[in-house]
Amino acid sequence: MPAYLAERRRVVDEALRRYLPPVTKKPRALHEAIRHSLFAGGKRLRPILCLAACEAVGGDYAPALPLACAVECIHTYSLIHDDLPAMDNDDWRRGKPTLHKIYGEAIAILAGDALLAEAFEIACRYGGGRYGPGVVVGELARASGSRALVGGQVADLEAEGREISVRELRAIHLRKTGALITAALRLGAMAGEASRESLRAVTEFGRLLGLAFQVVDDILDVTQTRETLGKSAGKDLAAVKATYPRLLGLEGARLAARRYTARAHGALAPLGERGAILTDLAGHLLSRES
Ligand code: GRG
Repeated sequence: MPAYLAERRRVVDEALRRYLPPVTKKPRALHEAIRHSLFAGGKRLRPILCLAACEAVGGDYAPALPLACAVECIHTYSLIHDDLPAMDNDDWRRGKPTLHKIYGEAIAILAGDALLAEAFEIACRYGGGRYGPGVVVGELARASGSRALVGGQVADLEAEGREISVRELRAIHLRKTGALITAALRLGAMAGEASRESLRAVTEFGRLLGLAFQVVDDILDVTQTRETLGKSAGKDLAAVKATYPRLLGLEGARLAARRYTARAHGALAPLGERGAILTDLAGHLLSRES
């Protein structure tokens, strides 16, 4: 798995370098800021899932590469904006000071805005096939919009300081974290010309993997240090934020992560042996918490 992940990260990084405007383009500070965030050491989980889903339903991952990079641009924009003082007000991300700490708030906001637009320009490189460019770009837009990523972030802000149920927490995370992870997988599957049945399986896998990922992220916030995480640790506790460990206890959260992962594995049954790489990736994400 480590060798596989490193190789896929290399493929994604190389494509991102190619797709994005060079730092020599004006305004230079903006293009530097964009590259600073994008190449600050993210795990590239979403693009790797996108490429893996393409392979799991079809063959070669190449058609999915622009879509994988587009998802990573949207993810990076969301992290930049989430770290801003108006939102999570964070000082650390991907092992480095947050973008607004280095370039100032205005450039950080604008770098996020530009990355969102770049994502769609990059996604338009997708050539189309059984699922046309309109379907694929629409999918990306929905996953980033008010009913998914942005809506989930608003629901998360509104829940701060309030007692919420596990059900409500799950609904927030299905949008805030799950929608983009699911979209990454669905876009990969679409680029691989998935059958309706395979696409349904990949979608359900994404939903459950997104929840497992969030539970693990919440656990790591409690159990790890800033040095290992590359971002602030213990923030959720300090902010009196609803998290899985807070609502279920640490052991309850660990059990929930294992259960979501097991159900995610089960969702892949229609893919047969071709789903093995997705099964392994879900197992790998779960193993981060132990
Ligand atoms: C600002 C529109 C907008 C949305 C923000 C992404 C997000 C929504 C908030 C970030 C807060 C957070 C901790 C979310 C939980 C899951 C998550 C997205 C973790 C970060 O993703 P990783 O671990 O990060 O894949 P890297 O840096 O490896 O890419």
